[in-house]
Amino acid sequence: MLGIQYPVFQGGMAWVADASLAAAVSNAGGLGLISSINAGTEAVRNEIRKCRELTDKPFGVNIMLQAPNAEEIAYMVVEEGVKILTTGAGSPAKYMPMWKAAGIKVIPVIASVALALKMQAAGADAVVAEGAESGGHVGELHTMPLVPQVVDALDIPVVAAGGICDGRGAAAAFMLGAEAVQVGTRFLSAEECNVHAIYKEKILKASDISTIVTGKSLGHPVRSLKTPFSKTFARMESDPSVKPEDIMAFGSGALRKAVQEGDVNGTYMAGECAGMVTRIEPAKAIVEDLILGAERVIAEVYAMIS
Ligand code: TUI
Repeated sequence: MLGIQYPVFQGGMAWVADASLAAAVSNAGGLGLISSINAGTEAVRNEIRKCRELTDKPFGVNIMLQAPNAEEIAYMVVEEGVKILTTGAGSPAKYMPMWKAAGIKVIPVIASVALALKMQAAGADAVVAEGAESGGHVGELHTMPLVPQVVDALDIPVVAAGGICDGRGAAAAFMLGAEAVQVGTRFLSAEECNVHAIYKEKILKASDISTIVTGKSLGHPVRSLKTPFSKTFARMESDPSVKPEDIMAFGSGALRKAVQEGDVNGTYMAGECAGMVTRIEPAKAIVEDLILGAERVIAEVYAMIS
């Protein structure tokens, strides 16, 4: 459907997923995605053009629908002739007729069966079912029960996301009925990923219990690394004397500060599998590890159970 060699999507991580990372993943045979969360609509347009110079393979754009410029981005990607879109943090139904008319493959990220069905009815070509193990904005269900329930409910292909970091996770996702996997956190350690060195270091140092979900009281739960900053955020949320708007102001702009400046007052979004990311390597090595690793464990498990 997408013209890619391997069923591996790179997550469209806000402020992180630029032309450099997306082109590296696409050149490796996966699907690179550029994030719409960057320094404005024109900056995203530039990343799309840059990506075209860096690869002749298919790549896409992830549109974060809660962003103030989401509508502008929705039109800009059509102007730029983008052929693959993923969307997150909302329903893209109102843009669907325009995108379908432009021949775009639309793959909404969803976190429940109800929304998956809505997206299928609206004309989605596939969905990414993202469990709450993932980094960033999370839903309530986790990958293991979410993916098979979405697979059973839909007729279109399902991509699994949330907690998938290596060949074992990819193989497990395929067993649940997914036709591809989307991986975010592991690609933070890619050589071609332009996050601040401090961000990469924090990911490499993370353990199994290094992430926390904050923002539930504000209606948008976000998983990030535990830091003094995120722990202060969590304390503010549990203190009834702190107003929601003050908490919101405290966290505003914090992801950009982490990605670009390695700031102590940054939000280091990461999934639960951060503890499994142990080295910096080219995106190509990550894509190959996911696929060859899955092949290996599937053969081993088959030999074990047969
Ligand atoms: O969108 C994500 N993950 C994200 S977005 C993001 S940017 C951000 N920056 C600062 C603070 C907060 C976020 C970082 N990570 N994942 C895809 C995803 N989408 N997960 C869950 C959903 C979702 C939620 C509600 C999809 C649709 C939805 O629709 C509700 C409705 O009916 O409109």
